[in-house]
Amino acid sequence: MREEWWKESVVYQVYPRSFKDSNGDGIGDLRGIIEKLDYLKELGIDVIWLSPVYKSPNDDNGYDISNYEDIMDEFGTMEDVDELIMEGNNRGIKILMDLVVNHTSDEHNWFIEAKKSKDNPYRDYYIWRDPVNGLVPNDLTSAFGGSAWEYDQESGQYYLHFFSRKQPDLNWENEEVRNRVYDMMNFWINKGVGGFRMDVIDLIGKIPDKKIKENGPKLHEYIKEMNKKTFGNKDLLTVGETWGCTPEIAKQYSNPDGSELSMIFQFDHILLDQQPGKEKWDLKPLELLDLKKALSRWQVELDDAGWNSLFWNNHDLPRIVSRWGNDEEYRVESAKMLATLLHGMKGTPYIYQGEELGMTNVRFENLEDYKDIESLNMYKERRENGYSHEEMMESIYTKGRDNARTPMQWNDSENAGFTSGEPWMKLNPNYKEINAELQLDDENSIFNFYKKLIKIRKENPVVVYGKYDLILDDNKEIFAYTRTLKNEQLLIICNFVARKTEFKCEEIIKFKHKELLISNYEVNENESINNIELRPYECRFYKLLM
Ligand code: TEU
Ligand code: CA
Repeated sequence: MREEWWKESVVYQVYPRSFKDSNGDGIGDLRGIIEKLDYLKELGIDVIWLSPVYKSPNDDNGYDISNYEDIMDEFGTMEDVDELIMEGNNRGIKILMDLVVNHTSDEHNWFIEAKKSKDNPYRDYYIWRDPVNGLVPNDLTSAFGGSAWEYDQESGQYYLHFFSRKQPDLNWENEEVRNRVYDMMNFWINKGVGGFRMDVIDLIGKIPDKKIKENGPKLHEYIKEMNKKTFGNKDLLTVGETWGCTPEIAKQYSNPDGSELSMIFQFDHILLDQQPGKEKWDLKPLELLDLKKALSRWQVELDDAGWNSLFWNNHDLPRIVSRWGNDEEYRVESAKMLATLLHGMKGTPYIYQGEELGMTNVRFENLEDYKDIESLNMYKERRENGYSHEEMMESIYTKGRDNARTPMQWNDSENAGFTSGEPWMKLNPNYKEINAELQLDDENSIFNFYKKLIKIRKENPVVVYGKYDLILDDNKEIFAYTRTLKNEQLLIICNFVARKTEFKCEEIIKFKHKELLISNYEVNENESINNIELRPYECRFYKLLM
């Protein structure tokens, strides 16, 4: 297995709007991130994935970009970005830029030009089609509801948008588009960034006329070309967001020969608590066996043929402690257990802001307190289809993206120290009990648990490179596995339920020496590891010498 710095790293995702406001306008900004670099250094992370900070009218909070080489006024200036990169580098922290090139904003100059007329030189930067029988070209839909086609009065044609109508899809078939994107990437590479997170990259090979969205026939050709023309010989971290990935495809993306990307985000585990074939809002409880199967499949398949990203959370997902842990009585225990399960696996772990504090989902009473276009569109659409208010709010409480977007909880002062002004989005009212300041000094806090997990990773190559094996496959309450490298083995045991349960390993685990690296309860070190009575949400992370 090839050693790479990005396999040994831990990435931390910052959602700038909600991280730290430095000037009291209620909106997080770049200077706020710079202020908090020492906090991130303390945690021990190596890379910051920065959600978009480019110029944007904010129809989708920055994922609708109107200028890739300029910065959103609310976030600061290009000088601030340069300083962030420099101050990050001074602390050994690289900055990963979010690359959103499946689409632009409709306020991007390319689209403003393209819209002017059918023969505008930029027309072919986007995807235009004539009406069919006076209607939309076909029944492709947008991820945010409704048709993926938007009619343009002036030219009498429709343009394609897989997300909001203010996010027209770029036409990757057009070589000029591709080259403009590569130039832009090189602009950022020359600034010294650590790499790119590539938004919905699996959509760029789309063939709308055949209704092919993800994994189009030329997708990997484009990625190989991008690799050659931009980051290929630069040793950067590149991670593709790919909702429609299979392990086979992932082996192509993350081929160890380096011809495409470092790794991808796949979402198999994220889809387990929704009704099959339906939308994320159609809720269903998680079955632990499904989670074991989903995660293990990727661990085994990519073993030395690719590389996994490990994540529970991002800016699109509900908070993991509320989702699959217990955000009441066992919040601290279950947050630590979930962290252990993930950080013990093979792949590069990602921590989403606030996850290291065990931040929870939020339940605002009024719909007006929700800001996300996805939730608001869903509410409108489902109301028309007869859903009850209560049912829709329950979906938003459980799955809404705003769960991840409430401001970061720094301390127990007003607005949690996020802003001295009026926050752009309401805070989770639990910030008096859950905040960074309280946790930094508490040796048993979730923050210090994450810090220790990161340290364990740095000190033990088996955490990075060891082979994964699931044990107790059929146990419905315990997720346990081993990782093996030469004569070293890790044993990770996680209880997923709020009651005691017995860990009994059929084959006696043999070893010459055992060391408990981390756990979320007091443990008697003389206890046998072949038979443990696990407490609610208990986890153990052992190192064994064989
Ligand atoms: O997300 C891709 C995507 O498919 C999401 O819209 C997903 O369907 C949804 O979040 C599930 O709740 C990326 C970004 O991460 C997201 O924030 C953007 O809105 C989207 O692309 C468009 O750029
Ligand atoms: Ca601000």
